Parts: sequence; C-alpha cells; structure tokens
Amino acid sequence: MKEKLEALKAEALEKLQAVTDPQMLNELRVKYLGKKGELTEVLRGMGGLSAEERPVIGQVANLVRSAIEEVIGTKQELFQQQETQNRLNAEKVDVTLQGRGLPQGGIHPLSRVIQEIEDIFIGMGYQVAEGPEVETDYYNFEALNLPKNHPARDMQDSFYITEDILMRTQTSPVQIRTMQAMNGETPVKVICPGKVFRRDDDDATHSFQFHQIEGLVIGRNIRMSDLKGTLQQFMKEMFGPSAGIRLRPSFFPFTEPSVEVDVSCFKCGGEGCRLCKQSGWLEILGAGMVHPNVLRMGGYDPEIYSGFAFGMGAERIAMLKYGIDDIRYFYTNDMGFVKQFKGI
Ligand code: 2NL
Repeated sequence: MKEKLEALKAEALEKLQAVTDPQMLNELRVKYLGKKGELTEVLRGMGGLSAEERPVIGQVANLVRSAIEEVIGTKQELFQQQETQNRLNAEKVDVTLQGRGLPQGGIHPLSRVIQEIEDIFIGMGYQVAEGPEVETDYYNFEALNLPKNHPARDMQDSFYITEDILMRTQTSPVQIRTMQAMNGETPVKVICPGKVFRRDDDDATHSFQFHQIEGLVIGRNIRMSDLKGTLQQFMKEMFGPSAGIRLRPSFFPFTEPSVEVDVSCFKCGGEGCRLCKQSGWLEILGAGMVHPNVLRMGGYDPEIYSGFAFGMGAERIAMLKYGIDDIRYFYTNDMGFVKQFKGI
C-alpha cells in the first residue's frame, strides 16, 4: 500500500509539473484529492490493514496529500500572479499621453455684439431691462405716440395674435414699462435688448425676426447734446477711438426732434470703400428727444422732465463689424458659419 501511495504521489507530482492552466490544475486536484479521487480510493483500502500498519500508512498518506496540496498551492499562486500581470498589461494606462481635446462651443456673433453693447452702456451707468415679446397694442403702439389708425402701425406689418395682442415690433414697450415702474423717479437710464418681429419677406438684409437694442435716458435738463455725447462715446468704445459720428434729421413718431446717426466707416476711416458704399459713413442707429406724449404716458411731466432715446439693430451692427453679407446666416445654425467666430 505504501508503494501504491508513493506511486500515486510520483504520478501526481509529474502531472502537476506539466500543468499549464488553472482549469487543468483544478481537474488534477479533483482527480487526486477529491472525494472520489485516487488518494481517497487508496485510503479506503486501509480498513484491511493491521493495527500496527494503519498509523504508518496513515502518516504516509498524509505526507502524500500535503505534498500534492503544496504543489497545487504553488501552481495556483503562480497562475494568480500571471493573471494579475496579464490584467496589468492589458489595462495599462499611459499617463503621459496627451489628452483628446474636448469640443468647446463659442458665443454666437449676435450674442457677442449684444453683450458688447450692453457692457459699454453698463459702463456708463445704465441698467439692462428685458420684457415680454408678446405685447399689448397699448405698450407697443399707443404709449409710443402711435394712435389707432396711424399709418406706421399697419396691420399688414405686424404679427397680430388677437386684435389687441401682437408680437412686439420694437423693444420700446420695455422702456414704457420701465418708466411706469419707476413711478416718476429719475434718472431713468436703461438699455433694452431683445427679439422683435415684423411681417416681412426674408432676404439678405430682412428677417421677420431680429434683435434690437434700445436705450432711454430721462431726467431734468437732458438735452440733444447729452444724446450726441453719449452716442459719440458709445461709437468710440464700439468701433475704436477714431470713430466719429454725424447726425442727420429724421422722423420717428416717438421722438421729436429725431435723427439718423452715422458712424465714420471703421474699415476705410472715412476714405470711402465697399463697406460704406464709398460714402465714408455707416448708418448705425436712429435716435431723438423723447416725444412729450411718450413722456406723459410713461408718467413724466414733459414740462419738468426731458429725455433721449435711441434704437439700433443688432444684426446690422454684427454684419458691419464681421463683414457678414446675409442676415440669414444668423439663424440657419450653419456650424461652418458659427465656428468662424470662436475666439474672436
Ligand atoms: C431704429 C430707431 C429708435 C427709439 C427707437 C424710443 C423709445 C421710447 C421713447 C422714444 Cl420708450 N423712443 N425708441 C427712438 C428713436 C429711434 O429706433 O432705427 N431702430 C432700429
């Protein structure tokens, strides 16, 4: 029996030496040490041994078992180490590798221009006010000295929702609301940027929806010279220190007197070029002294208070500034267009 055990040990150790993977190792463990394994099989024969032989054989059997177990244990450890090494190799991370760039968005050229204009006026002490895009006839027209049947409020030109409610055609209603909210307090110094709507067929220079920035100042002794100085300062900050302005007489129902304001062409410096159509000047905004009727409807006595107001189209300014020749680029979400303005 002892020889049988020794033979079993020799065979087992030899086979274990040749093992190359964990599965094979497990099969051999079952084959030799398992409940129905060969060692158990041999030990079952111990019943026939004498009382003297039994402890001797028992000791041999234990030695055989522990010898096999030890080899199995060593092999198991080896396989585990290999497995760990394989995973370390496979999951290796090169921490010195350069990162992949994350696509970063840019600010839309229109938003840029609006923010830039806001910042200039904030720097002059103005507040920024916003208001509803859907307005009542009263705020959009009546309070701006455009009574019913006034030719400038043609039904055909505006998006009406009901007879009395429409999409605002300018941001002036926000200024009326601001005046009323001020309860006659002065000074009023606001700029109102926002979307406005006109019934128009879209083409390169017209859009049924665009952005306007209007400004309003009310106080005592506010004069035309204050308007002129404010706009001169604004243009210098917007277009550079050499920018000059020129005022031409005009008409708006909500201002009297009214002016068109031109800025000297920032491209040619007034020499005449394609951008300014050889005139040396760019038409930039409309402005004027707030009409007494409008002051009154905003809650200010025109005998005591006066004010100036101005309005400009954000798209037009962005188009001049960036040399964009079609207003529709602003709204068609063409990534090629938008990406050009990254980092400007
Ligand atoms: C233009 C001209 C203008 C105003 C807007 C205004 C607002 C109030 C009172 C008086 Cl509450 N005026 N706004 C004044 C003059 C011109 O806009 O060409 N916009 C694109």
